[in-house]
Amino acid sequence: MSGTAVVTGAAGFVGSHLVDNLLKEGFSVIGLDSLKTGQRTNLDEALTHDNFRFEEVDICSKDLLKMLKDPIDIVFHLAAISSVKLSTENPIEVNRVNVDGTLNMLEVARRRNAGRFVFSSSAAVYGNPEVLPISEGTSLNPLSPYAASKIAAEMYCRSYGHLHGITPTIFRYFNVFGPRQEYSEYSGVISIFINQGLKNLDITVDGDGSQTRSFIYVDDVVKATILGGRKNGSNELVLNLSGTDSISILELAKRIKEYIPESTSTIVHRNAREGDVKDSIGSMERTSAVLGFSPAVHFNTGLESTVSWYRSRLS
Ligand code: UD2
Repeated sequence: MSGTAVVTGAAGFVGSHLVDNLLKEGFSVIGLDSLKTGQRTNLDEALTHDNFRFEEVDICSKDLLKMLKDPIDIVFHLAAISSVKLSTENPIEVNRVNVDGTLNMLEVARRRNAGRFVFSSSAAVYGNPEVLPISEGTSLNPLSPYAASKIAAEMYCRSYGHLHGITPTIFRYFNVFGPRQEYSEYSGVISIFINQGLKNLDITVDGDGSQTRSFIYVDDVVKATILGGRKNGSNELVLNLSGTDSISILELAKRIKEYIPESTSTIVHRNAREGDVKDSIGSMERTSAVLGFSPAVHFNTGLESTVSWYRSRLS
């Protein structure tokens, strides 16, 4: 199946890679992005493609239906404020974008007869469960407004599945990394540490750095997300997308320093982050059974490519 796909957050980190891959697979793609954090340059390649259309718009906009007049086959909804830290500072804005925005996109999907809705949720919904690796049946426990917003959005997706037959595929992304991840105090730790290393700034570890994460490379995330969109059937799916090994944040800081041997950065510790999850690794059992997918990119290989990408942009 190909057809028309709408991608929200199209100029963002994961969204722009998804757009490139959907175009390669023969989809016509309409990309939506407010460009508040997304970068138009992430779409340089896509914008040369005849089957790509870009709209600069907020996903909460009431004009979406006017912009999207034709039937849609599938919506990939990635646009969100993805920062736990920002959600503790500005929960109302995070709710607007992550919850109201999702509901608005579900309405677009319903009015344009989209058969499928793929939602990029987050492992943050699990909080700090006792059993690792975390399976999808684990109870939900929001430790931050960000996590709460993703749970609310998941519930709206499921309700539209029941009411309107828009079968949702909900991916709970664990920690995604790779080229095009923005560098700011609100972005992912790998982009922050690499940029600090390349700029000879202190590498800022929150707390003692013993918290662990399982990182998954963006190419793997995109591959699985498309497989989830292509999956036929009327059952809603909730699937983890996690790396298969975990690493502590302190160990990560040291490893990144090794990949940037010329760096004079030192590792410093700050206060632990409010609302932070302690350990996070997902079980990929269900994802692999349902989609026949396992992550293919080794963590060190992904890290090396990511360091090279930031290096080339800074030089
Ligand atoms: C990430 C995602 C979030 C969600 C979640 C799922 C980002 C920005 N956030 O949240 O959207 O999907 O994963 O598991 O990708 N840290 C430092 N120093 C820094 C920055 C971070 O020590 O300068 C620590 C931070 O305190 C945390 C860990 O690194 O313990 C990971 O932080 P993150 O912001 O990259 O990701 P996380 O897990 O909060």
